[in-house]
Amino acid sequence: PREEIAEGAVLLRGFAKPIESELIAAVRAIVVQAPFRRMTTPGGYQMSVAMTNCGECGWITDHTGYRYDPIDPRSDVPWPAMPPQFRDLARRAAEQGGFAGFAPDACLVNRYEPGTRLSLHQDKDELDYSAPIVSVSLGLPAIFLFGGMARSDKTRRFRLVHGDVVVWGGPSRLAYHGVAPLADGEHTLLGRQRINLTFRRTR
Ligand code: MD5
Ligand code: FE
Repeated sequence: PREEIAEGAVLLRGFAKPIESELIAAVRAIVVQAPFRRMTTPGGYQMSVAMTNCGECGWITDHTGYRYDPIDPRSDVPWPAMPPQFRDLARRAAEQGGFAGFAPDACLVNRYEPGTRLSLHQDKDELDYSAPIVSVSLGLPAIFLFGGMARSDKTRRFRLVHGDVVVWGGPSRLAYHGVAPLADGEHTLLGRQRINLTFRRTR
């Protein structure tokens, strides 16, 4: 089922479900090399969401700002390679969303535990906004907040569950968005957490 939830934003319910086990195994392998960590924003706040990356570069934040870097600052070695199943899933989803040929070079992996949240923001650290961002939800359900081009615009709420994939392209690429505090629960495969994969073309 393919649902256009906003101009340029396509929700593919259950799109990742057929390869859920491979995706979870790949996340576990990534986290061995590059563990989840809570990063600090330039404003000095520690994020509640824990993050890691795979691919040619990874998104990081510290007291100096936000950026994409080919090196994991925690280990001083490159991020783990993007698993072929990740790359392939992102490409197939983007194609369903109308973006054929999507070739992500970065995958940010977010881990939400009960009570953690992601406040409203725009994703603007990539060079080319004509490429979409593809997001894959795994584990506990989340309430996703989708706003407009101004932080003060009214937000709509979408419940994203395990296996859902969203292609954020066109005008929605630069919309404000966030995730409400995660409700507690227990997921069969992932336990008390939500993992979100976000595929990006950074350059
Ligand atoms: C998440 N992650 O559920 C979301 C999924 C992030 C982040 O927001 O920056 O790591 S990506 C959702 C997204 C990307 C680009 C545009 C829009 C949403 N949007 O217009 O709503 O962990
Ligand atoms: Fe974002």
